[in-house]
Amino acid sequence: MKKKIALIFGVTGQDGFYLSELLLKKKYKVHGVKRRSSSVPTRRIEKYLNNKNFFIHYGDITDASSVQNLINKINPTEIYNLAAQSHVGVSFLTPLYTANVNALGVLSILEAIKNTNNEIKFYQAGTSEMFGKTINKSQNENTIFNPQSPYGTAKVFAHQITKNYRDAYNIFASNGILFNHESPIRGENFVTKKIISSLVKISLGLQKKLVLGNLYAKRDWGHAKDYVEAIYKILQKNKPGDYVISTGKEYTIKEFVNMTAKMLKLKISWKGKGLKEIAINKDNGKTLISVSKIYYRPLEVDFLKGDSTKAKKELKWQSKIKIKELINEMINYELKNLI
Ligand code: NAP
Ligand code: G4F
Repeated sequence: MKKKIALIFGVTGQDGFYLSELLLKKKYKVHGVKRRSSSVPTRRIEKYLNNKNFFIHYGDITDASSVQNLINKINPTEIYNLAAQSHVGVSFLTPLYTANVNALGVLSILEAIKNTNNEIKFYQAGTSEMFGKTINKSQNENTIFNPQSPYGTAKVFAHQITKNYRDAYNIFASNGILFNHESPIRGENFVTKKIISSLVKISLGLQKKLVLGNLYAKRDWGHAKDYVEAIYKILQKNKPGDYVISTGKEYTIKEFVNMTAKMLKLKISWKGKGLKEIAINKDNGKTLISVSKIYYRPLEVDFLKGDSTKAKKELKWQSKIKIKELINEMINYELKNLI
């Protein structure tokens, strides 16, 4: 039987959890890499720490020696690189660090594959942020990249270098171009998690106000559980390639707030414009949501909507979980942890 040994960089993150879950179900031996941290970094994957097919190693993709040593030791059949400084806003504050992890870190992995065993299949976690300021209403694999942040720019390098290593050294190296995907275990400072966790607390009287940035950017939001299936399928093809993974639907941040508020039976109404825009509680007139400059970015990506026709055709993949189901699941998770 074919050996199934996966090495996941970024296993402690949102997608790392869902991908581990999927691969363990498919009888893989899953090796994950965690970074040294002063607090426990394995919170999300705790339930797998005692699984006999799940192994955790220390490492860091900015430390080429650790990457090389891990690949030598584990000899994986597949490597999934999910590791990144993944916050776009933070990338403006830590641009060199972000480039080091998100661009050069990827090159370290590719070099190690080239020097060790070019039969290892490699997945690179690319992003719709690479499209950036685009003129195309929806974006597919042929849309030109025009990133608007250190994060997006570093990811373009990672995308291109993955293609270069595929073409130059005949490595099975594929890029996913994933649009935003969320879940109950999404990082706290991404907008969906922030909105849901705050509005749930507000609905229970545990928080007074939510402060947001740009309410009018549009995003194409799917569920991480669906998206890791696409990631897996990308590496099961006979040939490497690049795939856009998205739902094909876009909403503004304000629409996301409105959907969440409605599900929580919070009656809100919007007033004012720009930095003075607020949402008030219709029942008592109190301000529940306001806008602050501190959450605006030096450059914004105004809209993103993916066209996953290629994934549908070649991977037989399409997004299943609809936005309202996603919000509902995230709300229930917050409630369970608070009540
Ligand atoms: P996430 O929750 O922020 O997880 C990022 C992971 O990378 C964490 O495990 C983190 O470790 C690890 N990491 C960061 N720097 C590292 C380093 N130098 N060496 C090794 N590991 C490192 O992100 P996610 O939402 O799961 O996303 C996974 C990947 O997909 C990322 O590359 C992201 O850029 C990309 N992506 C995400 C989305 C999305 O909407 N979620 C869309 C497109 C692309 P710690 O736990 O120690 O911080
Ligand atoms: O939730 P966000 O921080 O996600 P963003 O910037 O779209 O990036 C996410 O998706 C990318 C895929 O397109 C990934 F590659 C990346 O790793 C990450 O997972 O912000 C979404 C939008 C932005 O337009 C932002 O300006 O929400 C706007 N926003 C408004 N108020 C806010 C806030 N974003 C955050 N994080 N916090 C706010 O208070």
